[in-house]
Amino acid sequence: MHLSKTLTILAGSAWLASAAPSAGLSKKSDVRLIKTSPEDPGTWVTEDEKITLTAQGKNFVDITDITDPEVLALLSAPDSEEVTIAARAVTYPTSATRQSIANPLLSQVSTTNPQSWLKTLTDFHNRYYRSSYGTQAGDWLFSTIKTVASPNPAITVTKFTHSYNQPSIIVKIPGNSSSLVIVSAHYDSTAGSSTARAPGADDNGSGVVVLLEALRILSSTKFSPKNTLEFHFYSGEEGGLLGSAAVFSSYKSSAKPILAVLNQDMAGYSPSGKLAVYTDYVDSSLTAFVRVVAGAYIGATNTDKCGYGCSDHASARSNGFPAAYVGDETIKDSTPYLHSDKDAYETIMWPAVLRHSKFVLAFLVEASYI
Ligand SMILES: *[C@@H]1O[C@H](CO)[C@@H](O)[C@H](O)[C@H]1NC(C)=O
Ligand SMILES: CC(=O)N[C@H]1CO[C@H](CO)[C@@H](O)[C@@H]1O
Repeated sequence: MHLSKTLTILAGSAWLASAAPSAGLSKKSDVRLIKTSPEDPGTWVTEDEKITLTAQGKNFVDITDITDPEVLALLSAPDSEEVTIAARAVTYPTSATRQSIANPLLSQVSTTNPQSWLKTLTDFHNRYYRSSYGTQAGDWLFSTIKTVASPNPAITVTKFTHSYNQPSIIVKIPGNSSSLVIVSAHYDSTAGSSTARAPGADDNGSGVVVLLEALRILSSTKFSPKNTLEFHFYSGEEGGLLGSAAVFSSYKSSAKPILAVLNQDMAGYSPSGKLAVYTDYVDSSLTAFVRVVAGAYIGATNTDKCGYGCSDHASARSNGFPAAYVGDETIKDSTPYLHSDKDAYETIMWPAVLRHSKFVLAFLVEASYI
């Protein structure tokens, strides 16, 4: 609410006019407008500059294609501001009440399939969203999801296409109500250049296999929820949350009734053995409910902040939807191999994946009754 669209665009074009020609950029399509904080009006960068920023551990949101003034305003709102659109405000339960349904499902969680899926994901040279490897990884993920979902014909699996080749993938388990509960993870990876080896095991192949494992169990048991459940596998996260921004922009346009978005990004490295609940740029009521579910099914959690645009929940938030983010570990103790060729299959801590898979499944069951 602090920066109008006009202001952002003015600031952006002023920068373009003064800086882009001197950088030798002939076409506007060569550069993208990124934002690194609420105050940052935006900076035009090349794709290589983006990759460098990511390799340096700097988060950003690519706002080039964002034209909705409300979304731009929310991207400039400070973390302290509760941004969830009031009309959609949800009252979340203060205790977990569906253990009798969830526990038998949780007992089916295993690491057998996650190990095999993660091996394949990490064997792609990289899953960079603008490389052919990234497209191949998307094709493999789409067909794997279809197979996992096949025991329940009511489940739909669709590609959400973008201006770049790698699609996001959306899985829907229809409920009695069209109100939506969404769990998400991104499947692209990066490691310093578009051609670099980027196994992306923890970041964020682990989040992907956690969602797949939860889907496998809900599909094979033909779980029939009250609220509609969706699993989102985003592309282009490492390009500045591109996949999730496009998906939530579309959901905002069609005024989808979203009750909760729970993002999982990194689920396979945890020296502390505790889930990390992130508390910045999220919906505090939903985050309280996430803690309730984690406490009831998994145990104590750690708390941390991950900064502006750190993952795809930021796109849900900027489109006015309640979002939360749970990672495998606090920033201080998280994998030292992030965004490098060392983020390899061998470094994954499987107890963390198991814990995270159970947590996501418990969250889906509990939230399906909100
Ligand atoms: C969904 O609706 C059907 C038919 O009314 C009902 O039998 C079932 O219990 C409902 N499921 C949930 C989870 O509310
Ligand atoms: C982490 C990632 O997984 N890509 C993203 C994977 O998650 C971390 C933490 O959210 C982000 O910083 C990365 O940009």
